[in-house]
Amino acid sequence: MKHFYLFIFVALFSQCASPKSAIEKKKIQRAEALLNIKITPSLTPKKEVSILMNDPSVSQQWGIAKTGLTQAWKISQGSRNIKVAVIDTGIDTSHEDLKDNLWVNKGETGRDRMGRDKQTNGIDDDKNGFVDDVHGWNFVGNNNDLTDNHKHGTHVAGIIGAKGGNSKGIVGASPNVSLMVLKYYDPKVPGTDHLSNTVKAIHYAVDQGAQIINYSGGGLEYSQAEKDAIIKAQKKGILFVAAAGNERSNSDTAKYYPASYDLDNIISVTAIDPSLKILASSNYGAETVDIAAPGHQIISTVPGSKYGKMTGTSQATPWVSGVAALLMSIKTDFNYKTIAKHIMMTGDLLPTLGGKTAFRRKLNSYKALSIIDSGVGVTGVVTTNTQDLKLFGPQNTNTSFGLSSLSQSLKKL
Ligand SMILES: [Ca+2]
Ligand SMILES: [Ca+2]
Ligand SMILES: [Ca+2]
Repeated sequence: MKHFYLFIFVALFSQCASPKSAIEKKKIQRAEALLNIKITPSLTPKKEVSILMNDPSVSQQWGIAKTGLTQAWKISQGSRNIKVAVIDTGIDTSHEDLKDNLWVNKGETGRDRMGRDKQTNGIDDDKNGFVDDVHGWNFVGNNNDLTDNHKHGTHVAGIIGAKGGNSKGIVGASPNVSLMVLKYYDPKVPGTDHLSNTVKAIHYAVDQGAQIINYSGGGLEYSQAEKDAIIKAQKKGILFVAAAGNERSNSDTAKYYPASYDLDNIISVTAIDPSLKILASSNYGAETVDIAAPGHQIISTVPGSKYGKMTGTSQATPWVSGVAALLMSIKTDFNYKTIAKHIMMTGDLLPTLGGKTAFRRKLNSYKALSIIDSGVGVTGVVTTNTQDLKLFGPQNTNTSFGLSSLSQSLKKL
């Protein structure tokens, strides 16, 4: 009998995220009495997965099926409470499929004492050192203009968190999320220090409470300041998801930063094609590259409310960030180590990844969301495929991440 009511009310609450009317409140109270539990309506209601999949270009998103996202979305479709910092080339903040998933700095919204809009009053209302930083900051121009003159940042952002089920464009790995826009590079502004901008952006993300940082970039130059910033993130429990790079090289010997810093809050991501082979252009490493994700001809958002395809580890990285966001949305007592372990160890074992990644696995979002150590899911569901858990642990027990590099190469996308 209880199951019957549960079914009824689960259906009810999936449509009522923020119950407003007295009738709705009464229904919740009745349900709670019948079930003898306290019901907390989700802040972000789950849509039927079939509705998510109605976004017109979703059929071109081959990465959804290959990473188990349609199954994962039955468990979670993400939450606006999860903040993912996208350190990149900016984002088209008016893009039809991104504008509803942007992070909003509440300290820079509403009216000031003079009645002016805090977003545009030219005052640092929250006194964090940045004027009118509503959605993030531009570290190239040191202003709040987040315009993406490259397309890269807008593309990466859509893979993480394009709005799902809005009948527009595509669906991000986390259909609901808050994207914090941190711009470190602009092709129209030559001569800026990418590395220094990156370091400032990481500090901003940490100080503003991002839970995940996506970095679809990097270079061959080791930077103590950059590493120290990521250590600061680590101390705050922040996951740092970084591209393995597109140098065609073995990162075990030719380090690529920030992916190759020896920090346990970094997940280094390489790219695979639809046949699940690592791209020829992608960096790899049996010790230093953690997991593989879709990175070939990935369709996503580009400026002007348009969509386009891009290829590389830059495109693989945001799938992992999006799945981390899904995981954090249901596992609120998260710890970055647990999140990283789930993502890295629950992926599908692939022979083709032998010698290429530390755990020989490709991202599987459904298993990441449903498996915990005992084989019992976070949601209480026992998943069917838990044998892989016996293989927990790295392929090579000596998985120290490399320390030194001498190259002076500029950071590049
Ligand atoms: Ca501010
Ligand atoms: Ca302001
Ligand atoms: Ca959409």
